Amino acid sequence: MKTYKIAAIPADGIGIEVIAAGIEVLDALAEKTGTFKFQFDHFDWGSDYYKKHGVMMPADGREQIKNHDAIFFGAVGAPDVPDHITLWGLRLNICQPFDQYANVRPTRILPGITSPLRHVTGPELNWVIVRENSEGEYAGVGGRVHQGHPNEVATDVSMMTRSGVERIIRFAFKLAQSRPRKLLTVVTKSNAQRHAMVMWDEIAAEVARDFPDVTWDKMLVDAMTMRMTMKPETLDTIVATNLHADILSDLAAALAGSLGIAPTANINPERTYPSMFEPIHGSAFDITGKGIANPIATFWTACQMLEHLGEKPAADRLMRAVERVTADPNLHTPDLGGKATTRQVTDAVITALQG
Ligand code: GGG
Repeated sequence: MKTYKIAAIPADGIGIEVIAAGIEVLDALAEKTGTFKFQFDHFDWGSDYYKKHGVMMPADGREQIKNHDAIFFGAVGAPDVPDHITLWGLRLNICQPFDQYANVRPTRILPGITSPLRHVTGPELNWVIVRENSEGEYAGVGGRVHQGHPNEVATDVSMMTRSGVERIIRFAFKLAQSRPRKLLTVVTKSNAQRHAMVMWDEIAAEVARDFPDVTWDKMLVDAMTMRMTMKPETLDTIVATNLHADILSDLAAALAGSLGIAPTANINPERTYPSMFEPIHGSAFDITGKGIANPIATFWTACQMLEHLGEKPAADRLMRAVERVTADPNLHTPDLGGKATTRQVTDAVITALQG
C-alpha cells in the first residue's frame, strides 16, 4: 500500500482547527479507499513558535519538509505579531524558496450555497484563478529610510522577470486548454504600469501562439472586478499578478458564497520541491476556539492535494462528499449563514464518503 508523507503545518488561529478536521477526513478517506494511507508529520511552526524562538520556523525548516510528498498548511496571522512577519516568516518562506510559482484557486458555487449575486444560480460562476506566486509585488524588493521622520521614504518594488511571467502565463494557458471552455483572461494594469505590465501583455500574446485552441482576452484589473460581478459567465480561467490575483480571489470567494469555502494550491509544477495546499482564508482570530470555522475550504484543498498526488478518484470521491454536505443548509457554518459547527460538518463529510 502506498504511504503519502505529508508535512502538516496548521500554524495559527483557525488554521489549527481546520487542519485537524482535514487530517481526520483524509484518514477516513484513505481507510475507505484501502489503496493508500497518509503519514502526517506535524510541525508546530507559526506565531506561538515565533514568540518562543523569534522566528516563525527553524532555520533548517525547509530541509525538514523538502522530501515530503506535499505540505498541508493552515493559516498565518496573530493579533500580537505584525502581519508582515507572520506572512514572510512562514507562508512566503516556504512558497518562494520551494518555487511554488503557480497558485491555483478554483471558485464555483457549491450545491446549497447562495451567491450574493442575485442573477447567479450556479453554473454561471465556475472559474480558476491562477495567481503568480513567486515575484511581482511580493518580490520583497524595497526599503525604508528616515523612519519616523517627515521626510521618510518607503518603497515596495514590483519586480517581474520575463522567465517568471512566461512560466505562469504558459501554466495558465495549459490549464485553460484542459478545461471544457478553453477560455483565458489575462489581467494586468498595463495602462498605468507601463513597464512590467506591458511586458505581461506582450508575453501573453507570444505564449498564445502555442495555444491556438484557447480563446483569450486581456482585462485591466479594475474593469475585471466589474466583469466578475456583472458578467461572471464570460469568465473561466483567469491569470493575474501576485497582488492582483490575491485581491480578485477574495472577491471571487465572496461571490461564490464565502471565503470559508475557498481553497488554494501552491504548485511547483516541476516537482523539484513539494507543493503546498491550504485554505485561502487566514487565521481568523475573531472566531478561533469557538468551533465554528468552516472546514470546507480545507477539504477542497485536500482534493487538490489528492489530485496532485495522483489520486484523482479519491479526490472526486471527497469532492462529492463535500457537495452532499454543502447541499444541506443545516450543515452550513455561520460564515454561510448557518449554525453548524466544524465538528458537525467534519462528521457529515466523513459519513458522506460512504456514497
Ligand atoms: N491560508 C492562507 C493564509 O494564511 N493567508 C494569510 C495571508 O496573510 N495571506 C496574504 C497573502 O498570501 O498574500
